[in-house]
This record gives sequence, C-alpha cells and structure tokens, in this order.
Amino acid sequence: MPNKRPSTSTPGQRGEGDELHQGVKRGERMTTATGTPLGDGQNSLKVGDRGPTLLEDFAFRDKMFHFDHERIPERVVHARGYSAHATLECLDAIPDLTRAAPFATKGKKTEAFVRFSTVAGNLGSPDLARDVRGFAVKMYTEDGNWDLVGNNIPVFFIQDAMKFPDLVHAVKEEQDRGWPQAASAHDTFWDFVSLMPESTHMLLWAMSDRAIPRSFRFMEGFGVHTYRFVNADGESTFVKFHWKPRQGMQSVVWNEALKINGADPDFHRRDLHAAIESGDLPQWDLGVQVFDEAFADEFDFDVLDATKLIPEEVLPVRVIARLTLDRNVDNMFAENEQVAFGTHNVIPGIDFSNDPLLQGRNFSYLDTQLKRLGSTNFTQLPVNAPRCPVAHFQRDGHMQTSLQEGRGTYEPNSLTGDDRGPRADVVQGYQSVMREEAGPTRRLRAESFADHYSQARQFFLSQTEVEREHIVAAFAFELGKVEDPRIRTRMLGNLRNVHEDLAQAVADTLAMPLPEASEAAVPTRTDLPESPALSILRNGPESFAGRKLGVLVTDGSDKAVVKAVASAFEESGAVVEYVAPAIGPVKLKGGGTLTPDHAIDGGPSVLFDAVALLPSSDGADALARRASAKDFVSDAFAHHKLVGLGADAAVLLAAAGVEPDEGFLDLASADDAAVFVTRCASLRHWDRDVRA
Ligand code: HDD
Repeated sequence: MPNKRPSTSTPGQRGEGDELHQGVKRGERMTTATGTPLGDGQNSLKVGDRGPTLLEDFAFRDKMFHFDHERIPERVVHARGYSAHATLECLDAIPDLTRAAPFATKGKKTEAFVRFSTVAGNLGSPDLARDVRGFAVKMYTEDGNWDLVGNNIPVFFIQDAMKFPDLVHAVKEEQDRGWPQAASAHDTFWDFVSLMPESTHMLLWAMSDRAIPRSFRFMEGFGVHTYRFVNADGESTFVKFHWKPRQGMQSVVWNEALKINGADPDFHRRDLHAAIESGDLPQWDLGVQVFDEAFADEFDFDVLDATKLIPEEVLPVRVIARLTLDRNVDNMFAENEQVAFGTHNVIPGIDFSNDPLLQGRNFSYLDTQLKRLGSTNFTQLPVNAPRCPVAHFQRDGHMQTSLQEGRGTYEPNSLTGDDRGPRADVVQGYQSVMREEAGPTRRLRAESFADHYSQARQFFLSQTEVEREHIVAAFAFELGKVEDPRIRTRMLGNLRNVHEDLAQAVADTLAMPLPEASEAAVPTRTDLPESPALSILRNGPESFAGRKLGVLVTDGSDKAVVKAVASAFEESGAVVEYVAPAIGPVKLKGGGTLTPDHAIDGGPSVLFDAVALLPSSDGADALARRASAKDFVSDAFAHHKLVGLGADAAVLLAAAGVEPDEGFLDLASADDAAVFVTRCASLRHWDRDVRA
C-alpha cells in the first residue's frame, strides 16, 4: 500500500505549467468542492432581488457546509504550537549501540518535522506564557517514523501516567470560571502540585527562566524518559536524549515576558519563521547519555523515574547528530495542526524502558489523534505519512485515501504471490528487547521513586545568583496569585525541604511567615554536587548572532552612526530593526531616508535583545514627551538590556528616570559601534540592581 502524497486537485484547477494543488492560484477558475465551475461566487441564489435564499443553492451549501466544519478539536495539551521541516544529519555513526537507521553511517541525512509548543494554553494563547515548551521531533526514516516527543525540561511533574489527567485538569483554566488562560498562577495548579511533592523538581525548572525562553531557537530539548538503544545483535543499553541548541541558550525576564505577550503574542512563532526565512537556520546537536544496567543500579536515583535526571557531569552527553530546521511550513492546518506525534512511534534500534510515565504515554497518544483527526487513517496525511513503503492489511476506515488493490486482505493468504506477502521480517523487522519481568500485580509507587526534593535542591544550587533570584520571584508571583492561603503555606512547607534560603526568600517576598517543613518521604540529600550544565547563564552564547537589535531613530538621526551600528551588528549575524516616531520614512542627517520597521507605539524595547538610542536632538525632545518612548527606555533598563547611547539620547534617559550604568555604551560616533556589538555578546547587563 504505497502511501503517496494524494493528489488533491481536479483537472479544472491546472494552471499554466503548475503542479496540481488545491491552493487557489491567480487566474484559476473557482469551483465547488466537486469541481463545478461557479458563475457567481459572491451572491446566494434568491427569489427576486430581495427575496429568500433557495434551498437548491448548492453552491452556497457547498461553501457553507465546509466552512461550518473547518475546526477540529485542538490538542488537549500543547494546543499552541509552531512547526518547521528539518533534516537530521548523523555526525557519529553508532551501529555498535543501535541499529536505528538515522545513526547507521556518518553523514546520513534523515528528513524530519519539528513542532514546538506551550502546554497549558489554548490554540490562540500568547507565546510567552510561563510554561514548559514541547519539543516534538518526527523522523521519517527508511524503517518507519520515529517520534521523539520531548520537552525543553528534562524532568516531569509526575511519575505515573495515571496522574496525567489530574495534572492537566489542575493547570488548565478552572472549570467554574474559564480562566486563567495559559497560566499556572492559580489555585488549582498550586493546590495539586503542593499535594504532589514529586512535582517539586519540575516546579523548580518551571519557575526558572527555562519556562520563558527568548526563542524556540535558544532552548534545549530532552526526550525526558530513559529509552533503550538496541543493536543488530539484539544487545541493549539505556539512553537519554538531549537536543543542544547551537545558537546557545537564552531566556527573557518575567516582566518582559508579560509585556511581550501584549506587544506580540506571536513572538516565538514569528522569530522562528523569520530566522528560517532569512536563511539563519536553527540547529541543535542531538546528544545521548548511554548507560548500562550496572550504572542504573549504582546511580543515586531510579532511572525509570521521570522526575529525575542524570547530571551531565556524572554521565557526559555524546553528540551523535545535528538537526537543522530548513523549511517553514506552507500550511498551518495541514502541517502544524494535523501532525500527529506519539511516543509509541519507534523504529528498529529504539525500545522503551519500564518508566511508568512512558508506558502510559505509549497508550495515550494514539487515542488523542483519533479524537482530534477523526479517523484511524490519519497516518496517511502527508505530514504523518512514512516516507518508506508501507505494507499491511489494515483496510478501509473513514477517509481512506489509498487505493488498496487485490483480493488478499489477510495473512497468510495464497493470492498475493509466492511469499504470500506482505509478511513480517524476522531478521530486519522490529524485535522488542527480551526482558525478564516477574512479580505480583500491584498498584504502588516504587520506594526507589520516593526522594522528591534532592534533585530540586541540586537544581537550585546549580543556578547563578541572578537565576536563583528569578526562581524566588517566580514562586512569589505565582503563589501571590493563589487566593487560598492554605495552598501557599503548604507549598512553602514543601520548599523548606528543597532549601531553607529558597523557602525563606519566597516567604519574605510574599510577606508570609515560614511554616513548618512538610513531612518528606525521605530526607533531602545535601551532598549532591552542583551541576553547572543546569544553568542557562553559565551556558550562554558568546556572541550576539541570531539576536535582534532595535535602533531608535528620528528625523535628523546621524546617518554615519546609524549605518555603522547596522553594519557592525549585521556582520556579526544579528538582525537590526528600526523604530521611529511614526512608520513613514525618517530623513537622516547626512542625506537619505530610512524606512522604519516599527512605529514606537508598536515597537517596544521588549521585542529586542539590545537597543541603540540614536535620535536627533529635536527628535529626542519630542519623544521625551511620549509615554511609549519613555517605556522603551525604562523597560530596556529594567530588563537588564545593553543600551547604545547616541550623542543626543540623554534627554530620553532623563525623561524615563533612568540613571545610566556600565550597561550603557556611547554611540556618539561611528567608531563606537564595534565596542557596542562586542559588549552585546553578553546579552544582558545582570549587575544592574533592578528586579524584573
Ligand atoms: Fe504529552 C502532547 C510531551 C507526558 C499525553 N506531549 C504532547 C506534546 C508534547 C508532549 C511535546 C505535543 C506534541 C505535538 O506537538 O503535537 N508529554 C510530553 C512529555 C511528557 C508528556 C515530554 C513527559 C515526559 N503526555 C504525557 C503523559 C500523557 C501525555 C504522561 C498521558 C498519559 N501529550 C499527551 C496527549 C497529547 C500530548 C494528550 C496531546 C496532543 C497530542 O498528544 O498529540 O496525548
């Protein structure tokens, strides 16, 4: 049953030399869905000029029928997402470890599709919610589709899939009121997680800057669970998967995130789309932590517990491949909405562990796709269809698009040739790893899963001072939105088991007394060493490449300085956008005009990684009276941004009430541009004493 991309056009749609497509092209003849050419696409068929519409108006019914059924259920979680086509290239062949096709030979390329997402928000929710980001990768291998359905955080809230519906009900908008949208800062979420201490490690990550990434391009991804590699001899090892962004890691600060959501709710999707469109293709290294049973037995925690990670300092990540996002989607519905991921989609060489969260996921994803996409034949949709031949005796079903020929629809049969195929391939086909499993059937949580706090503490201690402050502020913000004080108190009791300083700082920020520590199943370990790999700031990029500079210009801005700044940043791989009092062209001193990308009211500094204030003297005076210009400057200051100061910018600082510090660099002449761009490599000026 070859699963070719179905031809969706009708003969009447063929344009001059055009491929057959359903998309409307210039000059095409408009038809109904069944191809009848329309004589009038604007008016329904009525009796007389003003009479009622006729029941026989098939053209109206055809159009309205389809429109009325345009929406499908959004994903129950991860509804808001954005995708791109990609290529995975093998950098280090590992046939000794796995027979997985993508890692068979160095240089081998595998087609892939990636979907990033937030978890809690609905399809139309803003991108900068404090949330986990989904990082789902579909690899179309010659041995079938392999989906690595991960997140940008290496651990999870719960240990057993049985708790997933509870977790999701708790974080989604509350059923009796319908809010909050895309936010965990409410009673039901904190009620649930404070009652489920196993979520504490994940909470530390979710309250860290990992949950407000600057871009999908600047975040890590993780397979989370322990999986298995299996080689051609059937030998198996455990493996954890990591995606490391070659762009480096970067997040925004919380006050900035709140404002980005207002200024550009599509901030993340726009960023990804623009980067790919401009040819600045985002890349991740795919790394693995490979270990055997002996390591698993000796490791401090249970490798089947998805609330735990294996620090990279304990078990280094070995890079084996590189993922490049090389093409934007053409159609959001056909690709981003219809793509169907599932952890159960594995290929020979990849197998599961007994992680009870993973086992539950393997069951759940198929169901959700049937609900959402409406037919068991969703695997035939172009974005889901394997690129390798497909042969089986699955037949019929809603929206069957393949023309399944022949008489034999069962195995074995004597009608489909000598081999009576298709038949399973005992040599090359998928073989599950042989495992010895025994024991009484029971519902319980293994004792080895009981430590809920030690790795949360390790994560906290592995952060820089700035990052710890952000974690404290995030807990305080979220718990500050919780109305029931019992929930806040319970959570503070749990945090005492993580670290006294953390609990005290959160309590102080909330102006609440510190309660007794809650009872922990096992004492928190204080001997786990810091893991620098867990910090974003300790692993920041070394250049401004891929980031965006916002340049504030007015009539009379100095052309030489503007040009020098733009060239210095563009040469370093950054994007430069101009903000002006209005969207029309500004006249530069030194001749010529410049067309801005944003008017100041729609181009706040939160949209940029650093800003340069290059107004003329008159322009600065006029801007100093505008709220949006004052916000531009004071927000850049509050968000620790580096600011380039043109010769006439001081009046803007004064209007915004900002005292310049070492994060403000002179851009009085063209010669200053090089120093500014070099300094911007550090992305932010964290020494500034503000809380954002
Ligand atoms: Fe899940 C979607 C990641 C636990 C059930 N999940 C979904 C997506 C990602 C993840 C990235 C979006 C895929 C897309 O872009 O279409 N989920 C995770 C990770 C988990 C996790 C990393 C823990 C390690 N998920 C999890 C559990 C269950 C589910 C325990 C249920 C037993 N997840 C689903 C789902 C979704 C989903 C309900 C909703 C839409 C979809 O599957 O296709 O089935």
